[in-house]
Amino acid sequence: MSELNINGSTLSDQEIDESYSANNIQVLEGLEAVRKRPAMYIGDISEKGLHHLVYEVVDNSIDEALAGFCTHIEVTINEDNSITVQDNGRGIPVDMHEKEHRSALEVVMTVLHAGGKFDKGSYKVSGGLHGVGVSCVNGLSSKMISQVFRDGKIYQQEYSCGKPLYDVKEVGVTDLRGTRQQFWPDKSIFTTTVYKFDILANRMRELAYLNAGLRISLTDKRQNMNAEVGIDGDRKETFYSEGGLKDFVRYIDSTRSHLFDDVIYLNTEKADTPIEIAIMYNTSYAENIHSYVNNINTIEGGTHLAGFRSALTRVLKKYAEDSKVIEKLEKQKVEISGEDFREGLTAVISVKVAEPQFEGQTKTKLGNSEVAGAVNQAVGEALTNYLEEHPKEAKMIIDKVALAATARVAARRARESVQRKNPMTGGGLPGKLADCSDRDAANCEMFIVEGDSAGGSAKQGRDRHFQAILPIRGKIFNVERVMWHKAFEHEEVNNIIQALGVRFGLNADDTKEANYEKLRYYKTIIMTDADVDGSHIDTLLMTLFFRYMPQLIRDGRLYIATPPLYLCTKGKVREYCYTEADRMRFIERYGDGTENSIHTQRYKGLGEMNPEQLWETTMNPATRLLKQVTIEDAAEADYTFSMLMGDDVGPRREFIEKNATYANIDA
Ligand code: 0RA
Repeated sequence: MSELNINGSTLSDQEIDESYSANNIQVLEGLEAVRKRPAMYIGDISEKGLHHLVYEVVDNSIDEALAGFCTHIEVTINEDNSITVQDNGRGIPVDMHEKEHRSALEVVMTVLHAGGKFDKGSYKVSGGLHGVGVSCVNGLSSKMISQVFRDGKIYQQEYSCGKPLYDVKEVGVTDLRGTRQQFWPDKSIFTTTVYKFDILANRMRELAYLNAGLRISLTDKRQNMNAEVGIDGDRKETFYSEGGLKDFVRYIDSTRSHLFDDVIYLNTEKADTPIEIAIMYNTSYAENIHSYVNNINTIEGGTHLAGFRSALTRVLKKYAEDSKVIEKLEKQKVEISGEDFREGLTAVISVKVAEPQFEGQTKTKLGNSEVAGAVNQAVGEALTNYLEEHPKEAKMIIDKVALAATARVAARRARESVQRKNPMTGGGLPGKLADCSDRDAANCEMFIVEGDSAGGSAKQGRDRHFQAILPIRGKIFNVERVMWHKAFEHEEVNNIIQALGVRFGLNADDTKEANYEKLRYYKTIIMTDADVDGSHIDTLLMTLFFRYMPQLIRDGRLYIATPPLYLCTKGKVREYCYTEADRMRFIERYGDGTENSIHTQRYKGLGEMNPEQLWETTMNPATRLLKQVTIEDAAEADYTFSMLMGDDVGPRREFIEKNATYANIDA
């Protein structure tokens, strides 16, 4: 560092030395910077960043658990939307920090990246996505209270916007051991400070699976929120897994039909890298691999995933060769490719890396090259052993692989023969698409519209410069239940893919991820009726995107339009209402508390609106409400989609009943 900018004036190194002690500079560099540019440290200042604060604090307790000193973490959402995280670890040290001349607790709470530094020998690998530490949470909280339970005493320090209000002091005696952190996210920084139980629950469940034997409980003390989901009093869930990833993979695959009941599992250490992997085969056609490094979901994959894939292909190929399956396939001119080995495979990979190098757009791709070899070797050994010891299961896997290869080759031949007969079908746009005139994808959006009649209204109502309309006929089919290549034979799916300009085919790295280079619209907007059928079509389309074009969702390019449910009129006042609550507000404001004399027009479908109304309410960027589709938690999304689209009715009914209040589904 050569210069430091404080409140707009630039100071040289020398001036800084003169006007500030080393401590001050560190604090300024740290928490002031965090408050000025919060997004740089926690990703964003919306709901996502808000929840990241909790993960950051919990991660410190997880480190203590990984070090072997903590078995229980309690997370509480308090009435006032503050959060309490309490663990039964050793407690953050409170003794004087030699260099800093203040309590170690204060250093941890006020200096960026200070956590664990004074404990060099400790095995610290966990860390929030941004790995910024608890001081960052402190800086972004209007108030924070740290308590340490150690040696029979309770030590405490309080902070305001990251600044200590007093030196660490003793405030009582206790039988407990551990650390308790309570923080109030700063309302002047975050766009929302209301926590969502489900978001925290999903992450805590994931963490419990990733750290076998650790108990994590989540309690919501907000009575009014709990009442909304039919819970009287506190809402509480406890997450605990004895089997770790073995349980996790069973949970993800619980609504799919298994090829066989076994979980192929390994838990080992290679080249100082702890590696835990669980694999299950199901009868579906999707490949679902969820990978983690230091408890962080590496959605962009990386070297650990590459090592896994390569070992899987190598070992299964060898087994197929030895059992003469390859020979048989070659006689039919069928060559097995890497993807065939992964059809119907669900796996969770978790590695712990001491100094992880994260790369990629979202910094969720592991770059450490040594990890590839370690995982490759571990999987190679474990899988070879498994196949040797389980000939029946091995045969089932190989038969499925052979079927996948045969089907894939047959489909390719069929496609090629169609293209030979009619070379025009190659790159053209679907006839149903009403394209826009702008050619710059960044400006353009495509509406996928339910039904030809609504499609007609949308075509008339749109701004044809940047809005394209693709009507689809009713329900597309459920891609969750068909072989990968089969989806492309479906006319509506094909229309969507061609209109988007997305290309499929095996990539150089042997994955099936789509190629988006020629993507024609930066926004895809699903527009369906506000009824159960519409919701079903939304789900089918989201499944298509989630399974075939997940990157498009991750890039924030998939949206759902929200057409209004009602047009309420009172005299000259007209208002579109998008929810039941909107309508109630209108009645309260204009109807003297009753519905009499107010006129309510209920929109059953998009088709009931004329083109101008459709533009005004649902399509005009200045007035419309779009819901962006995100993948918060890929493993949970995987579970939810397979559950919603699968054969099992029970869990689906339960999910719909639980979520009906949020989704405003009318039957
Ligand atoms: C380093 C050393 C010691 C405890 C911790 C870190 C620690 C940090 C956190 C953060 C949340 N909960 C925590 N629990 C423990 C203790 C070293 C010792 O006792 O000798």
